[in-house]
This record gives sequence, C-alpha cells and structure tokens, in this order.
Amino acid sequence: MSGITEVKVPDIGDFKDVDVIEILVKPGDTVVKEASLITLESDKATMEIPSPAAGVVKELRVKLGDKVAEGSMILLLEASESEAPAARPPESAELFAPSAPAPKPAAAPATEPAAVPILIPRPAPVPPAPVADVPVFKPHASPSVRKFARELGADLSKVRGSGPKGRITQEDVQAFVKGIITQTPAPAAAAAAAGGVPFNLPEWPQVDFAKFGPVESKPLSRIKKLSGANLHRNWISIPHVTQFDEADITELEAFRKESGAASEKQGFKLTMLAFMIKACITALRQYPEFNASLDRGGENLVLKRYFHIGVAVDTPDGLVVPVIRDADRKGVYDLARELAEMSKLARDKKLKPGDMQGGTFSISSLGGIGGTAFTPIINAPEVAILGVSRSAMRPVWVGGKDEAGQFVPRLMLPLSLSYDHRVIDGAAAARFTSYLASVLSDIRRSLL
Ligand code: CAO
Repeated sequence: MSGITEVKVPDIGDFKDVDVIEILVKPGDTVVKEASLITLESDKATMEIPSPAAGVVKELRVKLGDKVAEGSMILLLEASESEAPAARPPESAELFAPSAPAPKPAAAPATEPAAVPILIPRPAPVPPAPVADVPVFKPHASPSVRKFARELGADLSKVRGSGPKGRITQEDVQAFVKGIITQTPAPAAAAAAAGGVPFNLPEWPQVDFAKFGPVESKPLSRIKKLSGANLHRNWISIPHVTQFDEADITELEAFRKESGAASEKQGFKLTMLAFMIKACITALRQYPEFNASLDRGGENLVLKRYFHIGVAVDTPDGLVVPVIRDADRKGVYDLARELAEMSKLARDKKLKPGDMQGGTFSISSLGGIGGTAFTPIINAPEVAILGVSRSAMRPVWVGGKDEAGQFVPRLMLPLSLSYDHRVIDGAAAARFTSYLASVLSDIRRSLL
C-alpha cells in the first residue's frame, strides 16, 4: 500500500530549538528506509534523522537554519508499495544528552544502530571519567562521513574537524588521507602531514560552563567563521616568526600633517597607512622574496612582479582584508582615498569576493587603536605580513655613542613583521624591517 506520510522529528529528549544544519534530500529523491534525511545540531552534538520508511520525497517542510523540536514536520514522503512507514517513532530519547545513556542491550553491535537517530559524539557507556568536566571525546562526524572514512580506512580519532563545533567533514577526511599518502605535501598541509598524522594533541576540553556560572551563547558571525578557519589553517601550517623594529617617523608625520589639508578638502584623511603602503612597496622591490608565494609542491618560490597590498579592516562582524591593486602605480593621495573607500565598503558589508583576492603582501594596522607590538598571522598564500602599532614620542639617543650625543624626543612607529620561515630567513627579515624603517624615516628613499 502506498500513501503520503508526514515525517516528523522523533523524540530527541528535552531539546527544543535545535538547528537544522544539513538537508540531505530534495523533492523527487528516492530514499531507502533509514536513509538520513536531515542533520540536527544542538550545542552538544549532531544527529541525523533517518527516514522511517522507503519512498519518494514529495515535499520538504524544513530549510537550513530552521529550529526544530520533537514533532516538527520534516517532509512528506510517498511510501513505496512494498514498504509501510515505521509503526512507531524511533526510540531516541536523550539523544543529545551528554551523559546517562538510555538503556541498551549490553552487547550492542559496533555498527550504527538502525532506525534511530544517531548521536555522534555521545560518550560510550564507559566507567566514569576521572575528571568530571572532561568527558570522553568521540570523533564528531555524521554517519555519512563515518561511512566515507570507513571506506577509506581512515581513523576518525586522528582527523581534526573543521566544521561547526569541530565536526569532521568529508573534506577533512579527504585532507587527512591525502596527507598520509602524499610524499611531498602541499605547503598548507606540510605541518599537518608530519609523521603521517595531523597532530597528536590531547582532546579538546569539553566543559559545561553553565555549571560554574551563568553563560550566554552567541553565534559567531559568518565572517568570523570563515576568517577563523583560514587563520587557523595559516597559523598551524606556516612556521611563523615575527621580527620587531621601529621607525623614526618624526619628519614623515610632520609632512603628513602639512599635506593633509588637500585630502580633507576632498573628503578623505591622509593617514599614515597610505605612506606605509608606499614605503612597503619600496622595501618589497628591494627584497622580492617578501612579495612571493610558495608553489603547491612547496619547492619553488613564485615571485610576483605586481604589488597588490591587502589591508586588514576591522568591521563589526570581524576582520576582512580588501586588496589595493597595483599599489605601486598609485600616489599617496590615491592610496589614502582608496583606503577610505575600501574600509567604508568593508564596514557596510559591500565588498565583493574579488576585492579580497590576489594580494601579494598584507598590512595590519592597529595604530589607530593602540598597543606597542603584536604578532600578525600571515595571510596565505602570502609569505609575510606587516603589523603596525601606535606611534609614540620616545627619547632617542642621537649624535654618536660618546657623551657628545643626547636624548631627543622622536616619534617612533612600532613595526611587527611576521614571515614564513620556510621562505625567509631571520637575517632577511631583519634587513627588510631595517630598510623599511629607513624609508619611513626619510620617505624620499621611496623615490630612488
Ligand atoms: N600611530 C598613531 N596614530 C595612528 C596610527 C599609528 N600608527 N595609525 C593611525 N593613527 C591615527 C590616525 O591618524 C587617526 O587619527 P585622527 O582620528 O586624529 O585623524 C586615527 O588613528 C584613526 O585612524 P584610522 O584607523 O581611521 O585610519 P588608518 O588609515 O590608520 O586605518 C584601517 C584604516 C581600515 C586599517 C583601520 O581603521 C582598521 O580597521 N584597523 C584595524 C585592523 C585590524 O583589526 N588589524 C588586526 C588584524 S589581526 O592580524
């Protein structure tokens, strides 16, 4: 007998407002009994909801991002002739609960249970952990990803998840397997592939913060999630070193102030950053390996004959890095105007993906905010990034090493250059920042 069945979220314990994070079928799809239909995610775990019967999906009643609870409608299913819908909903109470597993036969098979939603990271019924706040970690992956890993023989406990809440995605499994079989790993995976396993780190502490005091959960912005994943990849796969230096910008600041009136009239500020870009290009021409990228095999340096400078912009939703193209062909006023336009576009969320691509070197300036130094993370596939902190008047010894010298007040600008040590040696980095400081001290050098 065939007929339309309303497929609803089964008993998922006390959980309400659980996010729908994946929709695994679409109208017209033929599904077998127990095929996964959607994935739900609470703040503790993910689970897939299986089809109670074989049939054809007629209509979806949920969309990504919906919040559901027990009884919420998922879809309409036209059951196959041969198969009637399951007579009762799956027994799935406490599926999201981190402890107190529902009673199950003692010798449950190791394979995933059929016909019930599957709790992914739930601790197995093992003896109590020695520390109550650190439950046993299980790889956090959907059944389809587990199946994929099984087919490839990948040990999920060694795969690091890049998905929400550390969930392991199919791409993570692929990258893991690729890391093992590739003799010469790509630069981004080089560190991760060392020793054939990405990392041998202790499990991430899973703490129920609410046990210690009131908490509030705030979702990360889309920009934070995207930039966070990239920053993490860059941080773990590039051997960073940061070279600190300072530039005497006393004269440059006086020149900037003198020249600022013209730009103010046109509605933009002539900030120090525009001069920084100009000075960086002079230094990049002198030291071309800073305006370069490693090729995929990590064996050749690709030196770029163009100068597209990325500038980190702080927005309410997170950090973005628009790129000023062909900055070497632009004057300081043009750079200042473009900087102002770019940062406005960034803060108004109007940058296009192309505006953030193709950079050859980046500058991250916290000078307008404060601080004396920081260690910026390289924006891969670039090999260096300059951090700029707040300039300050300092006593500087001028006039030689003997008593003829004296302390004079000078405006000093702190520089923090992070570089990829696979490409750049420490001596080269020290030469780069010294040269950059000399250009900033006497901007006429950028004309030479
Ligand atoms: N030292 C002292 N003062 C500085 C300075 C410095 N190095 N750099 C800028 N300032 C001053 C400016 O002159 C300006 O002063 P007035 O208001 O008196 O004119 C003020 O600080 C604000 O400058 P600004 O931030 O508007 O302009 P900017 O050109 O220096 O920077 C931008 C533009 C978009 C880079 C900046 O606004 C920004 O978003 N910075 C944050 C970047 C960031 O988050 N980086 C961290 C990334 S982690 O790697």
